Amino acid sequence: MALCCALLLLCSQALALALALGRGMLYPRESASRELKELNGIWSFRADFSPQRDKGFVQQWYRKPLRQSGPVIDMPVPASFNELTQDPSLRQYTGWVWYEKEVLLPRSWLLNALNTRVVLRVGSAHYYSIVWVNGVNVTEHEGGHLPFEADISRIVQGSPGALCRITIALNNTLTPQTLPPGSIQFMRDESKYPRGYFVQNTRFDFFNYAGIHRPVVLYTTPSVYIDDITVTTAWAGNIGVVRYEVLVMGNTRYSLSLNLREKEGKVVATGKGLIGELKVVEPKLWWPYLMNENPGYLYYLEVKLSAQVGGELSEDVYTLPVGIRTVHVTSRQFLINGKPFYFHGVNKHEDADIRGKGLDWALIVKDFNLLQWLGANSFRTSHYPYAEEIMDLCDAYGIVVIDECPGVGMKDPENFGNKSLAHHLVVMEELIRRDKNRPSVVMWSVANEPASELLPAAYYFKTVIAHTKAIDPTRPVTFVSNANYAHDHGAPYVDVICINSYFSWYHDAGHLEVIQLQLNTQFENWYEAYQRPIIQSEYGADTIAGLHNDPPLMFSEEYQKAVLKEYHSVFDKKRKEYVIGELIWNFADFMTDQATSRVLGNKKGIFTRQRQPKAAAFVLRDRYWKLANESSCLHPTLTYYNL
Ligand code: GCB
Repeated sequence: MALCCALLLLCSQALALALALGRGMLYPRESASRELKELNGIWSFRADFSPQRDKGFVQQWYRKPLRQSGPVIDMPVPASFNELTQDPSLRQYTGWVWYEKEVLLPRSWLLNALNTRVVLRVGSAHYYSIVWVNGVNVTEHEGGHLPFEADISRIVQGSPGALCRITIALNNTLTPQTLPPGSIQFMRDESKYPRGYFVQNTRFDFFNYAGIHRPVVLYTTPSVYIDDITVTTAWAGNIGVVRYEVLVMGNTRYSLSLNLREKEGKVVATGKGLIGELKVVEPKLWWPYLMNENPGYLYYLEVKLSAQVGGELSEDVYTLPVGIRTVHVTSRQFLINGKPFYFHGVNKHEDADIRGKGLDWALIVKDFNLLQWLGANSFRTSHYPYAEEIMDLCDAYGIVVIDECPGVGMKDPENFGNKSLAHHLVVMEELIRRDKNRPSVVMWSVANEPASELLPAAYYFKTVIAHTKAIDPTRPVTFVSNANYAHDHGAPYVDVICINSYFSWYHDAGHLEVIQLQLNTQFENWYEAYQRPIIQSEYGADTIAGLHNDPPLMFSEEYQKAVLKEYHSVFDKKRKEYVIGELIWNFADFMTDQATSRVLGNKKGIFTRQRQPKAAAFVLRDRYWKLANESSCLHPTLTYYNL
């Protein structure tokens, strides 16, 4: 009976997820029916320094090779453009930049035009993109951090030769209605500023890197193709259930078959048709890192589509990794597979010297090794969605994710208007479309530290959260607050309270002795007001690596350790009640705008920007492994020292 109810619920949930989103955004993967060409490497690049930043459009730079309309420089993709040259005006640049890549397509992609779709996909570009192929406009996309794509078959298959010239005009300007928001301020006092001088203002604390940050690929599918797959999972007793819904495009006559394979390739369940459920006997559940000997267990859902195209059989195959797990929230607990889960983790940034926010495999692998060394079981994608490649590893390693959208720096009343709201809803749709099938994602965060004490925030967050829940009824929703508990107009709508506080740092600076009292009061106030579980979603202290002072003084390694220890003693009391997690700010030092309070960036990392540990990293490591050992079946010392 319990399983029956769970299944009924699952059916409606998978349907909601699939229906609300309409189209898919599957990660491009090669298969028997799909080929893929990565366009990473050197692209041609030009920033438009004309006063209105409009020269590229006036002169239609997209119509012919970029080098023919003026000088170009080499620009790597993926990477931020800001810190690759010695030119300070490019580092601070705001406006349109132009990227171009010329590629030769395999003849097989062009010959069988009837049954080959060629798709151009951009993993993410900051922030507004306009894309042309061979001079023809193929798509536009607003917002960084999330992928977009365009079917370019007609253009490339119709044009002579196999040359495909991709031009992307990219604008990093942030306005009160973008996510994140920002504003352009024109400085009109000509005794102080040159004519036309303007600055980009933002209210968030990380450098506004821009460029093509994630891989750009071309891939093919047959003309009748699998456009989307939605899965939701449940289990009861010894039966696991994977409920699926497939979206097919290109034709209405086809047949679908599905195989669910375990890691070694053995088929454990089969299905047919667009909608259905697969039952797995004795399922291997997806468990978080350190909660089980075998974390991040993934099955592989192989979807095979067969159709007749031009009198011939056409097949499309797509394989989706699937983790079977459940998530529930009670008034005091966060349950994964029915067991209480305590978030002991970090907040991160996509950030590194030279490449900025550009995807870098070496950095990604280093960071996951550090997370495992630390004993971290989770992170929040502060303050925007991270690369799909990173999320894949979270799924595979069992690192639990609070998936945050770029709702950061929303401090002005104009950030809560209808236009912002409409865009915010679209961004949540795009984020869920991308990450809905990921077992690592256990909660959506719709914003970080918005001015939720403002009255319009009530309707705004009620709407964003309701929309998010309507699309994805399977995951809890939160936003991260630093507002006063009594005046937070968004908090009533969240499932989990996430609070940031910097006691003895941004106020009572240097007074470590007030931390425990203030933190205790914070927790009690929030819990009394909402009776919902609480995550300390940020806490920390800026620390210059190598700076020492004992007794601890601000900015020294000793002070960072001391702050952590004061916080931890309160966490240890409250986690027995309703505190369900602690996420340090921050995993590593990162770049910010220049300011009197920032010395080459934010230094609250427990690792430096080059990923070397500060003393606090060892404090946290001891703590996280102890916490892990309290709640798991692992052999403690063995696992700890093996890393
Ligand atoms: C915060 C923000 C984060 C900042 C951090 C700080 O509350 O959420 O983006 O970087 O504080 O260090 O000030």
